[in-house]
Amino acid sequence: MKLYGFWRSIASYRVRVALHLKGLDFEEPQVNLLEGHQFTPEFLAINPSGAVPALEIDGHMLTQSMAIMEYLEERFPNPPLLPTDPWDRAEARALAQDTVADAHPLFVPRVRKYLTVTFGADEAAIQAWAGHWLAKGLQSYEVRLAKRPPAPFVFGDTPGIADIAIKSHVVASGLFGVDMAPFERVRALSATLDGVDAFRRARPAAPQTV
Ligand SMILES: N[C@@H](CCC(=O)N[C@@H](CS)C(=O)NCC(=O)O)C(=O)O
Repeated sequence: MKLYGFWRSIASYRVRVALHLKGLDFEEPQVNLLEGHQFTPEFLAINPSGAVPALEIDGHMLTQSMAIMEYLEERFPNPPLLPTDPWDRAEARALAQDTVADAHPLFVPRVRKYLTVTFGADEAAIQAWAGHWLAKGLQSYEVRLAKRPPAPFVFGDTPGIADIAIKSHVVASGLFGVDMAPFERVRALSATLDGVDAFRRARPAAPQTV
């Protein structure tokens, strides 16, 4: 299995955590987003959207972190990343989509670049823009987590797709300097996830060579 990713990509991070949680081995060729390698003809042949992650498995190329995690769940069901109850499964997906579909697309590199090039946004404006949407997402997670029964993870004793997505939102908040102080429940969940090996191993960290 080959995961085309980048060390500071939070979408790649989500898939790395899912692969580690399921105990699957993979290589991770780096697509250097800072140097525009996502726009090379070679990479556009892999993913015409010019974005990571892309997972090569059994001759197929899968894209979109949510679709990849759902595929892994169907193909390698144990340990599960979704709860069993249909309402809980829908809620887990909804929590994940709050960041995957709503918040994250607002500050991916191509959006930040467009804001800079077309509207003249400087670094401070970009930071404020991304920070605004990240904080909105954190506020919503805080309220939604308060409604969950007490448990170490979002749905009980094992981490899953909702935990992965919320943690990716926290990681992005760190990259954009968002003040986490007001978000007590999210911070507690994040600290619990830091204790899980799969999350630690997947953590974005600049490789020595980058
Ligand atoms: N919704 C996609 C997001 C993919 C995406 O935009 N990835 C970013 C890195 S986190 C990327 O490769 N961006 C390249 C660019 O915007 O130029 C997913 O969850 O996989």
